[in-house]
Amino acid sequence: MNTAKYLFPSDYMADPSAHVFKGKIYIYPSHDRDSGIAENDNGDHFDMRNYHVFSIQDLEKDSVTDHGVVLSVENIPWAGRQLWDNDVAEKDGKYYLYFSLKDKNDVFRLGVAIADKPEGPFAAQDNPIKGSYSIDPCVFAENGEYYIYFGGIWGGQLQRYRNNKAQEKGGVFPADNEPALCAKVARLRSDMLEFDEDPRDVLILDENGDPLTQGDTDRRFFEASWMHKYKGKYYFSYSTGDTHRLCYAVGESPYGPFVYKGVILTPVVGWTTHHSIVEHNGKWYLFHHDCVPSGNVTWLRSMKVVELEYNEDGTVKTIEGTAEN
Ligand code: FUB
Repeated sequence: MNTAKYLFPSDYMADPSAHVFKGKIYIYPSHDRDSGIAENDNGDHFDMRNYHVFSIQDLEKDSVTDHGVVLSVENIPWAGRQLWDNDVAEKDGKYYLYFSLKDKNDVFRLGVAIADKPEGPFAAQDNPIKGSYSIDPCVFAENGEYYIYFGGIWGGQLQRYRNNKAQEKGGVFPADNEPALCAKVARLRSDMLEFDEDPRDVLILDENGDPLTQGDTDRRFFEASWMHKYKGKYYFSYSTGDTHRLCYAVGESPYGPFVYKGVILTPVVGWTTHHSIVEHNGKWYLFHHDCVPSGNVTWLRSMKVVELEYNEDGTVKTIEGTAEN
């Protein structure tokens, strides 16, 4: 697959999280819709209310199957508004969907919903994960342990917290020359429903071993965490948000620290950029989205896939986020 292809042209699906379950690719996107709310920097116009699941056997040849609505805000007891990015993990034949949603106080939390099949439907727990905050969960499994990564600044509310505690004066950013706010990672409890430890910082270091700074907007973390492993190394990838890149940093453990390595995807058409990376049939793929089909500036996004390649030294070949990709 040399050029990217749109996976589901008939509706707006964004933030695709892809996994291989039972030999097939399953895709868990968020579901953009036009609710009439005006665009703003807080992201209020991302007013999504449900999720669909998609599956596909052969990315090179097949079209996706839409499994329909698998979870709606109406069925989440603690729901306020804005069902943002999600991800799914399998354990012992059950499928756990982790999602971002504002509670009734307009505070983003992470929730869990459970299914017997990868295509759902998913039943939500009565309450959000204790101690969870902000957005964009992704789950990485290894050796029977499951690690959840999360966080996003600006409308994602990560700047409201320090050391996992909400600040009295919320929304304060570090100065430009101070270490950047970090994504968070926590091992999940064996029942998959709670954190098993306090979330830790996902530290990204520059080439000199110093933490990236808040003012380093071309490289610092903004949102959209993803973790994958390639040739024994851990690749933490993320969006730089207001500079619109997907970047990555490499470490020796799921907890990091990670050393910044470069850009996976240059800016796409549309403000946000979000992704997942998965191996299938011996090839690696980058799932992402852009706004080309809708012609919008930030939302009404369409999900895409393109092959991702590595150089001999393990660095990722940068993909151009143009209309072709
Ligand atoms: O889809 C809503 C938000 O936009 C996601 O949570 C962010 O990562 C950005 O893609």
